Amino acid sequence: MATAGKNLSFYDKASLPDARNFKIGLVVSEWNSEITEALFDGAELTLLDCKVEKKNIIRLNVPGSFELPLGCKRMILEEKVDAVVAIGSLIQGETKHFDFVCSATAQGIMDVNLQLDIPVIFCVLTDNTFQQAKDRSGGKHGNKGAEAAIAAIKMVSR
Ligand code: DLZ
Repeated sequence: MATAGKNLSFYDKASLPDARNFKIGLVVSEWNSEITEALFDGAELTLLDCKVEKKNIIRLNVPGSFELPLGCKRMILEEKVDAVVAIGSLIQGETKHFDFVCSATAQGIMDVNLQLDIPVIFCVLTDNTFQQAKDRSGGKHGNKGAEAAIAAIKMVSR
């Protein structure tokens, strides 16, 4: 699973489906906003680069990663998007809170995928340090937001 030493943010546009008519939701957690804004930028730029129209990129903020599943569900039901990217950044603290929020967020996002049969892409960084999160949100390990946008485009047309 580890991606250290790899930059996975490059993609071959020619191999992707035509996304010009796709409508994509970006649900963004406000916790660790320096990281989540960088992930959002990576996702939005990649969608635009793949010809998704700006008016068809819908953003919704939620307070923290724990709220992402409900935010994604509302995005799907209210905006009728083709796919959603759930964007969050969880950074290990000194209590067990991190573990509970990580597993609830991941399970909640999977539940929304399966209940509503719309792709919800997991773009939630779970890091030990702020620096690790920076490295994955536009730093030396690329931008996971960009990768998530590609995953969304791929899943819409499957
Ligand atoms: C409470 C909390 C903590 C300690 N850490 C984070 C974090 O690193 N990343 C994140 O996205 N959210 C964090 N939260 C907030 C929870 O996700 C949630 O918003 C609150 O527990 C309210 O339900």
